[in-house]
Amino acid sequence: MTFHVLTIFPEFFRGPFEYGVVARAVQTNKIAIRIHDLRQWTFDRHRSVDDRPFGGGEGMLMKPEPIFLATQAILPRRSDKQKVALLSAQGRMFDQAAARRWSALDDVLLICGRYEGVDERVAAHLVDEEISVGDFVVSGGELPAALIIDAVARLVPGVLGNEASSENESFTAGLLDCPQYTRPADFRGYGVPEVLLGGNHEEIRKWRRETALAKTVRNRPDLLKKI
Ligand code: 9D3
Repeated sequence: MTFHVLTIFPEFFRGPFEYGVVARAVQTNKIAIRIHDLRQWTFDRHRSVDDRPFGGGEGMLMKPEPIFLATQAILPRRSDKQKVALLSAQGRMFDQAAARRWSALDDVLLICGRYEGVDERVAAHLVDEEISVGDFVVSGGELPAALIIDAVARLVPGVLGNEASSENESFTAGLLDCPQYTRPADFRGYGVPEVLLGGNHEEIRKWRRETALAKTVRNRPDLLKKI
């Protein structure tokens, strides 16, 4: 599958996809990532992508025309295996279920907002979805786009081995991961739960389920209501 990113900061994406699972997915042609500079679709003297808000107010907005032109150039005649998403603090929250649905698509175009926001006609008349990555404020859509590409890419068929892909199901199953330990068994006087050092796999399975549940109750009680 191909991820497209539309941004005024193409250089931002030099780093995030050069490591680990995502880098390997690119190298083995399981995915492609194309970064598009929004200013390619500006034709005025100052190549402007922003303008002042109607009705007044602080700051600038992304203007619609370059975004419409770019989207129509990058994904002409959009099919139902292609999706265009606007990243915005006003969007619907992205989650693992959305990542799984998107991993079956041919193309995803992520439009990164900057400044105080994006002219509403982009959300209303251009994109398929308006997406947020969480209830906190960041300065633009670039970091959220990198997060989403990472989350979706690892679910694209062939990107992860079977061992890791079944591990993914733990979030789908609705509980947080259980605590995990590696050597040494005594680190600065802090031990490892005795059950993990013995070989009783039935006991270990039970311990893992119980501690995953306890951690979920403590850190994410909201997840329990969903299951
Ligand atoms: C919500 C605050 N806005 C009104 C004062 C200002 C504002 C904050 C952040 C305007 C634009 C932005 C840029 N954020 C994103 O583009 C964004 C985002 C986010 O801030 N939080 C969670 N997910 C996302 S996806 C894109």
